[in-house]
Amino acid sequence: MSGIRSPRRSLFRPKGGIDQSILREHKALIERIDRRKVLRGTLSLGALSLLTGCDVGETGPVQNFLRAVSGWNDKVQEFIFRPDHLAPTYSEADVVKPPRFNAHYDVEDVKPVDGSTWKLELSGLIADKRPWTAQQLAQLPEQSMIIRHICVEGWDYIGQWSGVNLRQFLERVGADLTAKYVFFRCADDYTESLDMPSALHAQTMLATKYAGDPITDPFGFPLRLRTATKLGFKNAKWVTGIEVTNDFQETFWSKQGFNWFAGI
Ligand SMILES: Nc1nc2c(c(=O)[nH]1)N[C@H]1C(S)=C(S)[C@@H](COP(=O)(O)O)O[C@H]1N2
Ligand SMILES: [Mo]
Repeated sequence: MSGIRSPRRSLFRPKGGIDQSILREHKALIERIDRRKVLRGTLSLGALSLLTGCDVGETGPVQNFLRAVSGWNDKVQEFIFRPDHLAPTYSEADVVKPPRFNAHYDVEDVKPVDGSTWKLELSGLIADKRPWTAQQLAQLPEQSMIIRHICVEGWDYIGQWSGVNLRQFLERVGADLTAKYVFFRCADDYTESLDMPSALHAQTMLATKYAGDPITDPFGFPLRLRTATKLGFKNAKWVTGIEVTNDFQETFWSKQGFNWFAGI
């Protein structure tokens, strides 16, 4: 896909930084949906039927139509994704401290992960599947980036993330880099996955630090995904497992009808 230049790209990422229209678009959408329901992850087909004014069944034509639109959207986004194009970065003075919390539940309900017993499990198309401890990961070369986090709920913040470049990590463990997906399991009930080109992007990392200090409990201690090319919800926190696979598996939000590719 490298080298492809689409004039439509400017609609998604105009010159001169953050695309305010993306923020506005998502904000408008979310404002039409009951905010609490989205936050709790309980936006259901019932809610969709209210929005669309249609009687939506689990396998009904509207549901199929919405899935088809989202699937088509994925294909378009994959097509226009530029693997070598870097997302905007910012200066240290812009970094918000502490970061802004979000999950599909309240911050009081975060169950802290014990870093001393935590392990990163590897599965699927990976040659060396030995699990990694936090201490082992800390020995790997560190990358740092100051990027903007954009949540579909209509807010954003600039943060500084440091950790292990995901491409370098995948190369080190002998992952099949021609596979289609990198799937993430988390200490909570969350799952997310990336298309391989996004996983291999220079600004995609397994982050262990925020603003130079270890990530604190609410933000994904001891390890989370941070990518500059995706919306907030793709950035899985409290990662416990990475699987490299050619089989598409639905994720926490894709199961609820959110667009899976979710590029910014
Ligand atoms: N494991 C896990 N990861 C998650 C979530 C979650 O509920 N569980 N929420 C996602 C959403 S919607 C957002 S916007 C970001 C928030 O990250 P932050 O708290 O560092 O801002 O985490 C994402 N990763
Ligand atoms: Mo989000």
